[in-house]
Amino acid sequence: MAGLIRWRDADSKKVLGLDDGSVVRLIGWIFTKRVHGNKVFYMLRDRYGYVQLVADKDRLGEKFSYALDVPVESAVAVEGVVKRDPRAPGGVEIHLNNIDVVAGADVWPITPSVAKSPETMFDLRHLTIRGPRSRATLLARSALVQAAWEYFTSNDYVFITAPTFITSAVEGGATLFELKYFDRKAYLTQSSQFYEEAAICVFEKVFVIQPSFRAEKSRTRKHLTEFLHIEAEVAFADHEDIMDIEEELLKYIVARMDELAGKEIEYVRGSRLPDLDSRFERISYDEALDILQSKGVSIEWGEDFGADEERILSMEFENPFFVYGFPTETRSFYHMDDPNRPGVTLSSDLMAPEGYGEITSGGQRIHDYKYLVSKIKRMGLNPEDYGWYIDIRRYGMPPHSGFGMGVERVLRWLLRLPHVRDATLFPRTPTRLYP
Ligand code: NSS
Repeated sequence: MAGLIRWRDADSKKVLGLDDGSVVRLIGWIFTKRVHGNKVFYMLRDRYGYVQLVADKDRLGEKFSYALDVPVESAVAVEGVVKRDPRAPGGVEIHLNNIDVVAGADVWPITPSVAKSPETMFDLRHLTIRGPRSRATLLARSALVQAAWEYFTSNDYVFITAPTFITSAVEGGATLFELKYFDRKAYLTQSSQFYEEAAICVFEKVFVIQPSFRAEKSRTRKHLTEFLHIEAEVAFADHEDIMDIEEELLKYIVARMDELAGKEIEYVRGSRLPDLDSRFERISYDEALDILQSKGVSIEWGEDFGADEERILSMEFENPFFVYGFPTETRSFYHMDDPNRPGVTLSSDLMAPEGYGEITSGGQRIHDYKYLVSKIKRMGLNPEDYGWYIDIRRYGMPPHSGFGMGVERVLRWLLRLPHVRDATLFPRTPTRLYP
């Protein structure tokens, strides 16, 4: 489609670069269509936004009946004259000299009654993603990942990728997806952490952004079976250092998302993003337990927080906050225990406020060979299942820490989405494997 001038930003005079009366050619999709006497009003949608088109019978002549018939969601190429009009959305409309359908559309199946059923909307996700809310959400998601990428690369982290087919659990056997790998058994990865740990002995600071998988049957608003995992691992860093890094990363992400996708975020969220200037509070697991018990939750020391506990606890906060010092029994075997407090790990979760709960989880790893083997045995696991992971500890493995952040969890909080499935293009949950 060479030679076509692309619309850039419906709000920006500058980018359109054309004054009242200039002729533009645009390509995009007919988002809405309204017939009013001898005029047809369309909203054209493209990568950059929306603009109103007007097909006028006097101007289009014979082509007007063709214009009348253009179905919604057709891809079109149009030519017209720019007219500034404060009443038009975005303050400008294009009065058409010509319209050509590049790719026609059947009758659009998403009617108001279909839109009332969230399940049907997800059955039609290949089409419903074109709606303004999904569009804005997915642009914000792209901005989130771009921001994370920028943060890591500008701080000297090296991007690596880790295998998806793996042989043993990182985060416990209960949520492993098992599959046939020719004549052997394999699993889908739950986290790239162990591969990152191998890589820090080359690069010191590494990160991954790739899917993780959890055979998570619990039907909550925060669990997907496939999610986008931002993970980082840092050599010579202790637990305090990694909390500082997580805090700095999240603050960078939020500020940068506002720059990259502020308008889209405001459209979905209803307001600008929160200002995260103040230091994130850090409360101990014990303090969190006191808060929960004071709210009438029956939970004993040593139990992990479920979705309800996280919701109740995070309702008490207006800013993200860390909960640190989780009991050993609630955490995976690789966590280092606190030398000052037996039974407690050097680990933490970063919680989003206002009921959203956990968005990252991290901590300091065991870097000592004998200590790791004995902890694996103590937790009832078989060291043979973790051969290479343990082996790294024989060759100059320094103290190190890391964390994982769920992209959909962060986006759900920032955009106030009802469910994490709204935060991804084609969600996977226990009941959804299509489209
Ligand atoms: O299981 S985690 O709490 N921790 C790990 O996987 C570590 N091995 C990460 C690391 O240290 N490199 O998951 C980390 C984050 C968690 O805080 C959530 O934000 C997200 O990953 N997460 C999920 N998001 C959506 N759906 C599901 N099921 C899910 N599980 C974890």
